[in-house]
Amino acid sequence: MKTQLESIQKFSHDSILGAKTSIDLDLVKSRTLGKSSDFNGLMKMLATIPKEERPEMGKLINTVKNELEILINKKQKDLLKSERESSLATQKIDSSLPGVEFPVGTKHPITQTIERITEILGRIGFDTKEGTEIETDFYNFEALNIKEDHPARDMHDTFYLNTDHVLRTHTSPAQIHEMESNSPPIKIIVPGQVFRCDSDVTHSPVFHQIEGLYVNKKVSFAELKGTLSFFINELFGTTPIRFRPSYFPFTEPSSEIDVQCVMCQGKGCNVCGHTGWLEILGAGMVNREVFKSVGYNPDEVQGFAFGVGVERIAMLMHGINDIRLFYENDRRFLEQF
Ligand code: FA5
Repeated sequence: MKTQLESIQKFSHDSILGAKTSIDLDLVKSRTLGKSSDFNGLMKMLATIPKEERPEMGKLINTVKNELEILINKKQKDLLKSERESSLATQKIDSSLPGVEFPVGTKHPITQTIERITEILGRIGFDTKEGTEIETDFYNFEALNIKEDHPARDMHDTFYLNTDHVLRTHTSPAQIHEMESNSPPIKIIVPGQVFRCDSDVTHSPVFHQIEGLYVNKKVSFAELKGTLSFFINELFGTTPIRFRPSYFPFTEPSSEIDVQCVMCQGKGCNVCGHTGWLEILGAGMVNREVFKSVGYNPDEVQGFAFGVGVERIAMLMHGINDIRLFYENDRRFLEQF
């Protein structure tokens, strides 16, 4: 057995010193000390020699094994060092080559538009608040003076979750929440998603609105007009706008504001329904009934409210002729913003 050990030792020693690369050495290591190595075979043979010779023989095998391990580690270090040196000597780094570019996302055009609108209105004192997407019938309709049998409910094409809960059809319920938990003066805007069963080039089932509400002791329609004119001028510059009389159950009097269609410069096209105008928001003086439903005395407070359609604004700002482009997640479209 001793002779066998000596020959394994010599063979392993020569193979270790003869390894030319660190990869070669890895192979030698597994052949020398691995599971199916001759060393392991020797260990198994120990059981076959006389009992009194086993301790000495076992010790000898271990000593040789340890020596070889030390030799392998040293050789490995030397090989790695020389490999690194030779690769540094032969490889050159061209620091003028362009780096690897990682695609960087941008903000969605709707997010950008919301930020632009909240920034403009923030400048004239409107605080930004959050609303909830699921509302009860009370907040979405009743408290806003849209009673159960009111025909205005048909205008909203509501998604009902159950008999009492709806996906909010507009951001106006946020007015009620705000007035219920605060007293005037109130000057807020509330951006958010709203939902209606509605779809064509200018209507989407999920879209965004920004609600605005200003309540104080004395508020006039002139202030509403001044605020919205300032806001629209900041967004569109000199593009013609018009205030058109309208009706909302929660405002009295009410108005809708149109911006001249940028697609056809007012001549009429399929985006503006051949009218030359695109409606971007609804507005009006807060109805006395709404003040009553939140416990305010309508003889003591006045206010105005407005609801902006964010997609419509984004369409006008960027000359986009189909609202559905915003939701298709086509990178060729989104990368332009
Ligand atoms: C309302 O939703 C009212 N709550 C707005 C309001 C608030 C009036 C406060 C008075 C006081 P309307 O349904 O008209 O009103 O919607 C407001 C704006 O949302 C519209 O002017 C339009 O720009 C946009 N809009 C309406 N329906 C859609 C739709 N399906 N897809 C995209 N934008 C829409």
